[in-house]
Amino acid sequence: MPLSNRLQLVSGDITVLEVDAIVTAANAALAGGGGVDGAVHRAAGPQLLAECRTLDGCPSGEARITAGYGLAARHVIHAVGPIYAGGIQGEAETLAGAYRSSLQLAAEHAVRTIAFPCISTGVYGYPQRQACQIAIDTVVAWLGGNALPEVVTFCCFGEPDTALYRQRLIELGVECG
Ligand code: AR6
Repeated sequence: MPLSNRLQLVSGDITVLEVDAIVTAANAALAGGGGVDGAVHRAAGPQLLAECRTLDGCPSGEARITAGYGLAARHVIHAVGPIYAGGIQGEAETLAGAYRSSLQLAAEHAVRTIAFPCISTGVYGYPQRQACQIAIDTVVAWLGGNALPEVVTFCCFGEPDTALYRQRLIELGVECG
C-alpha cells in the first residue's frame, strides 16, 4: 500500500474514532489525568483505570497496552511522552520512543488501524511544530519497515496542530485523507 493510503489526518476528539487502537498521552504512573488522557478515561469507563493500576507505571519514552472497555477502539495504548525542559534532556528521542513503542505494541497485537494524539504538546509543554515533525517522521519511518499497523491516523485537537501536520505531510510529498 502506498504511504499516502497509510496515513490520515483528522481534527477532533480521538475518543470517538472507530479504529482498532487509540493512543493516549499518559503520565508515568498511568494514573489518569487531564487533557486527552482525561477524555479517554471518561469515555472508556472506570475499568480502564483499574487495568492501568495493575501495570506498575510506564517510563517516559515507552508505552503500555490495555483493553478499550467503553470505547469503540479494542485497545488503548498509553504512551508516556517527555515533559519538555528546553530540549536539552533528550526530549526528542524520548518523544520518538513513545511513538515507536506504541507502534511496536500495535504490531504485536495485530492492530490494523491506530490513532495518535499530539503527545506531550499539552500539559507537558513540547513545542508543537517540533513535536509534529518528530511524530510524523517517526511514524513514516516505522511504516517504511513494517506492515502493521496498516493505517495511522494523526488526530489533532484544533486547527493550529492540524495545519502543522498538513504542512509537514505536504513537505514529505504525502497526500492523505
Ligand atoms: N482528543 C484528541 N486530542 C486531545 C483531546 C481529545 N479529546 N484532548 C486534548 N487533546 P495533553 P501531554 C490534545 O495535555 O502534554 C495528562 O494529565 C491536546 O490539545 O493531554 O502529553 C496526562 O495524564 C494536546 O494537543 O498531554 C499526563 O499527566 C494533546 O492532546 C499529561 O497530561 C496532548 O495534550 C500528559 O501531557
